[in-house]
Amino acid sequence: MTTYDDTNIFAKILRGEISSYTVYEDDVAIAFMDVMPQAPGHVLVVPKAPSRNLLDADPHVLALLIPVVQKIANAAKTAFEADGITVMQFNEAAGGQSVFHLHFHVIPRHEGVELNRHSGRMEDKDVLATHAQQLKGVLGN
Ligand code: DGP
Repeated sequence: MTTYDDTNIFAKILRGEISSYTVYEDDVAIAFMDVMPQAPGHVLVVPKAPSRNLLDADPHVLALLIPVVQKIANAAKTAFEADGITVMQFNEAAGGQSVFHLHFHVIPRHEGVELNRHSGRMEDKDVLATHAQQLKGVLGN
């Protein structure tokens, strides 16, 4: 299937049907902690507008979304005292995508520390809650 399906898990989070550790929200996007972090502080930036991924996204949405990705990346760098930030984005199953609503991964990186496996182990809820608080503290909410 290559059309948008609004039963995906991020659409449910956007509709408030499923809970998430949300750290940021504006008219364009929300950001919440990835439950299977590839590094501590791994956060997802998700546009409110529906699209499967980058390939079918409205360019106007992308233009508004990238500044949000930048904002969250800078906040994550500060909150987790990161040496760098990896931004990742996957398109279709063959491209590594498993949730079919556009999202950008923002991952704090530290020198010499390898990433965990993509979509690997579910993180402990207390850890996710603590990391969300750290990020929210920097974002000022
Ligand atoms: P991908 O579609 O390959 O870019 O990866 C999807 C990511 O979403 C993966 O890192 C794990 C994460 N994820 C999967 N299910 C949930 C969920 O229910 N809540 C949250 N917060 N993250 C999820």
